[in-house]
Amino acid sequence: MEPKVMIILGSASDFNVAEKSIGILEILGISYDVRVASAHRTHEKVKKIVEESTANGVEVFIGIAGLSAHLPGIIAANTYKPVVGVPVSVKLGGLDALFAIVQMPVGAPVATVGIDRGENGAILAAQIVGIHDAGIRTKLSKMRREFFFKLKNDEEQLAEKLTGNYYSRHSFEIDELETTKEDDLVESDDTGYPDVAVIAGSYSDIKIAKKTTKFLDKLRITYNTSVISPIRHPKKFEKFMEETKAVKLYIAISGLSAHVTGAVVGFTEKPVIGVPCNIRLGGLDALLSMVNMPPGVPVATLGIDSGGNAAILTAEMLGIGDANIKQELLDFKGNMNCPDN
Ligand code: C2R
Repeated sequence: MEPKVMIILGSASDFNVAEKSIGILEILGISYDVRVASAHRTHEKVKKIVEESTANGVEVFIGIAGLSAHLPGIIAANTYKPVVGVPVSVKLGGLDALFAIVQMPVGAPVATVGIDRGENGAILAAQIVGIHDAGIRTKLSKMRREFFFKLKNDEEQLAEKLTGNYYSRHSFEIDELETTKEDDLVESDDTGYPDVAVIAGSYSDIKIAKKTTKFLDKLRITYNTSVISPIRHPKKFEKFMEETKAVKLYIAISGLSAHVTGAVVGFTEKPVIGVPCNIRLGGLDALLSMVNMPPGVPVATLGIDSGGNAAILTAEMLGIGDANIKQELLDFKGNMNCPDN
């Protein structure tokens, strides 16, 4: 059986993070291979693995590395398939690896997850495979529901420990099963809906959103765009998520405490690409609040202001199951001459 997911570690010392990815792929029944190859120490080996795997039908790569983590970027340079990057904390709490992985120039995006978040790397890879594989989407839904039950049990155990005189417990009627509905699995082709929903948190993010839509146009990918803040307009946001649930993936663009991506992820099991914008702190606030998601709910985070790369990553994800988009992507990459991402 040819693997669907190729995991490459920069060193065997990254295995504790890779184990988390492997655990998820085993639960979901997605075939994978695991290789150790360093872009710095064994450059030719990385290239050979990536080129052959791309030709042999690997759908998603996961690059796991610490320190000056150039491995995921070098994987991305040698394939048109989506690359998920997992930074490993070896020094500086993993911030060195995070920045090395996420800040890719236009043309070779790496969908970055949080530091040491191997499980989120695999869940994101599964969401990508799930774009064209309904069976995987169903398994992801089941996994998400199990998270809700775990939280419920954790909360009940915590409640047993609370003994304060003024502790007053209210009982809420919440049906966890309602959180994921069967009709979330509607295909976009069934409804004539666009492939992608692009959401910006504010009009101040429009400049970056325009980079995304300009590239989506070039790649002939259908989309709709909206400016909605889940913090300022929660009801409108919920309506937006309800109305767009037939899309194949979301692109969320936002600055400051970038909650847009986290809010979108809370409502969908489809891939969510996040673009942090530079409004304050050079965009570092938005980047860190997007990328370091808890286990179970990844955001495919891109570099600060990298609107163009969001469109290219989208084409890589959709191109797995759509020959026309794959061809557009190859033509686009072949003719690329665009310093402005
Ligand atoms: P060793 O334990 O082998 O010295 O590796 C690895 O991913 C690991 O986290 C220490 C760290 O170096 C990282 N490494 C890279 C690359 N190759 C190895 N970041 C690369 O090509 O990017």
